[in-house]
Amino acid sequence: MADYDGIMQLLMAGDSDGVTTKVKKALEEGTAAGEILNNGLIKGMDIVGDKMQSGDMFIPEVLMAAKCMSDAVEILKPLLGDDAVGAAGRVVIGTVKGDLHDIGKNLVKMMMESAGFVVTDLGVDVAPEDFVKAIRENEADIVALSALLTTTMPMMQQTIDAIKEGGLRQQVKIMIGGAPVTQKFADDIGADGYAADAGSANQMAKTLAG
Ligand code: B12
Repeated sequence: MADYDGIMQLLMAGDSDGVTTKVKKALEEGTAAGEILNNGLIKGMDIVGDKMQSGDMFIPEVLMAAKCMSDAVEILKPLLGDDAVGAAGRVVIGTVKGDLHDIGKNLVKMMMESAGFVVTDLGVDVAPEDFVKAIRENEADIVALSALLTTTMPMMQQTIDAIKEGGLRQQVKIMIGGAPVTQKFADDIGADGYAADAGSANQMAKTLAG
């Protein structure tokens, strides 16, 4: 059997070379790519998400683990069927118009990709109409909005209004986050979910898509 524990430990330690070596070895031994993804990498990232939420792992360590994950996924991608990677659902993510902060958004994106979501990243300073267009084009299950400035929080409301006006509100779940955002704000503007960090954002995405 593949050394899943070893893969998880190396992932948590941020050792990308170690992880890719173990992943390649498991493939050589005949382990299916999907099994390595689910039993080693995604399980490892789930633990990272939990540790981040509980304050036992910090942003730089999480970024290193996420880098291990994406390096390993690059090896597995050609060997995975289409639904293995996209099985969790389709997400469109971006930082709202007027806001250029993207470090947290990128972290949320990486965690979601790690959990098997196909994520379309619209980048920063994304206008409401561009979110609407991307939801339509990608048939997204979830749209994730990030804002780091109190001055750009109202843009989340405007984006939700545009999604409603575009007739897409029934087909897409909306989650929001960023340092100034709160659960109350999410409730007030009619979002489906709010999460304070990338670990819990990931859990919420799984719940919303499920
Ligand atoms: C880095 C930074 C910048 C960088 C951004 C670089 C980049 N590529 O992102 C630069 C230098 C460009 C910048 C510019 C500005 N910044 Co700035 N910036 C920061 C800083 C120091 C860190 C933000 C960060 O990356 N944190 C680390 C990440 C990992 O955390 P996070 O973003 O909160 O994300 C986590 C959660 O919020 C959540 N999350 C995030 N997005 C999402 C989305 C979803 C869907 C979910 C569920 C969860 C989620 O998960 C993430 C991971 O756990 C903060 C201070 C701070 N401590 O927050 C100020 C801060 C956000 N900036 C601030 C300001 C004022 C500005 C400027 C206006 C400064 C100026 N006068 O020009 C400009 C605005 C530019 C613009 N139009 O956006 C203020 C905002 C005040 C406010 N409340 O409005 C802050 C709070 C600093 C301060 N104390 O004054 N900034």
